[in-house]
Amino acid sequence: MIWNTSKECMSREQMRELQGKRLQKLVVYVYHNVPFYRRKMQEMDLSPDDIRGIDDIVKLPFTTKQDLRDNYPYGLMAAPPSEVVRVHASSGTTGNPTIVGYTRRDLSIWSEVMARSLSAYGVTREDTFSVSYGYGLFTGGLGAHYGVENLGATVIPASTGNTEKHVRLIRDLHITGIACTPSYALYLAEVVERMGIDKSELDLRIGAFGAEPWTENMRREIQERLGLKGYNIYGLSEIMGPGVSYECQEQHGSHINEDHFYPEIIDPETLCPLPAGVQGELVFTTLTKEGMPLLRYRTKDLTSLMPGTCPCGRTNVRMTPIMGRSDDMLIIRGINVFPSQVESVILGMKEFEPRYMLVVDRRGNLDTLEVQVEVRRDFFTDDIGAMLGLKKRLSDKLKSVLSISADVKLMEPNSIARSEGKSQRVIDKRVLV
Ligand code: DLL
Repeated sequence: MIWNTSKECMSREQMRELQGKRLQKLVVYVYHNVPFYRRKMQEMDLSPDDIRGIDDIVKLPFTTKQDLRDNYPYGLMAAPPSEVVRVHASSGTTGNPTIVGYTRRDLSIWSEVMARSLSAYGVTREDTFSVSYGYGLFTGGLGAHYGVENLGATVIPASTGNTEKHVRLIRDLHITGIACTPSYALYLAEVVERMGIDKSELDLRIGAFGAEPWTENMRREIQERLGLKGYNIYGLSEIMGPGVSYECQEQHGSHINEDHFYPEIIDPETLCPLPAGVQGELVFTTLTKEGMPLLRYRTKDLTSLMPGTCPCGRTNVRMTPIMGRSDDMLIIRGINVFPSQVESVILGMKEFEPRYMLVVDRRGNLDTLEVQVEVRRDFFTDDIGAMLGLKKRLSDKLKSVLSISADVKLMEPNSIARSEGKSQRVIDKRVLV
């Protein structure tokens, strides 16, 4: 079903006109409310009057995660604090998370775009939907939650963890849909099998999977093992959260809610716009956001755009699945992790050499992170208690900075291989097949 035909099936001319009008309004808004953007535009000798339509977007400055970090925590907020009703956060490249703020209207648009996505998957008011993205600062839980409520289905705010209890709820409450990371869906399938439950005892029929890259093979495996149909959902906290784009029944690319999030593809090196169909870095401008609107935000996600009307009837542009990023961000159990976050923790503890290695793997469908780090000679001892204490202190610090637990492995001085030239800090053994 199409949730909002007037916005999802607009003619191209109407859409471009709407986007142009919204962009003009947005530029005036940020110029007057965000000193960062006013300064950037002044440096470029650009005034809001220079933006007359959507094609003028290329004149505007880019925004990067570094800009968000430099303006931590609230520097890029356009709305006054009294208008901000919710804050979320995601990992930054160092200890500081990226903070995003939403006005009441932003939240209502978010639940609208989520309802469009769920509708496209075939979710109706009759469905009972389990939201198994993490609730909290991460946008996955609450983002999906309010979308399900807006659509009128029943939401089960299961969150993550306690998987056996969750499986029992899925069976006993006749849960028909689930929103979670694709790797958690595979883990769930494993637990269902381990508990001796046959998939025919479950009523699951729809999955909304995202927050991390996944493949057609993973889709087939999840569908087969859980007896449902899995759909992609894409988003990022800086732009909104889940619901920036979504798959329809055709499952051929994800439709972007481009009346709210204007996409461009650029060459990450030259920053020049690339034509449709060519893979490059995805860039978004938030056309309607009030809390923290962003101009030309560089997502670092690599994809391409697919213009043209989809057989489902929607006209909003589609993006191909994301298989890579142009930076070093890792996504572990759906959580964004930057090697530099681990580095900042290690550098902050006198017991360690600045030598470490992250080993990422997938065991039993769950991502694992091992942090190997060299202990300084003065602190390395055969006193097991002391070593265990040190290990625990590092584990606790990493957990609080990364929001996921890491398996710490203390290494003897000089044991991590030195490399000539660019040092290798990450071994990612996961193969997405
Ligand atoms: O992951 C929002 C989200 C929650 C999306 C739940 C979908 C479902 P962040 O934590 O800010 O926000 O991470 C955003 O995750 O730039 C991509 O690299 C990656 N990502 C998100 N969805 C997908 C997807 C949420 N469907 C970063 N496929 C993005 C591939 C995805 N990568």
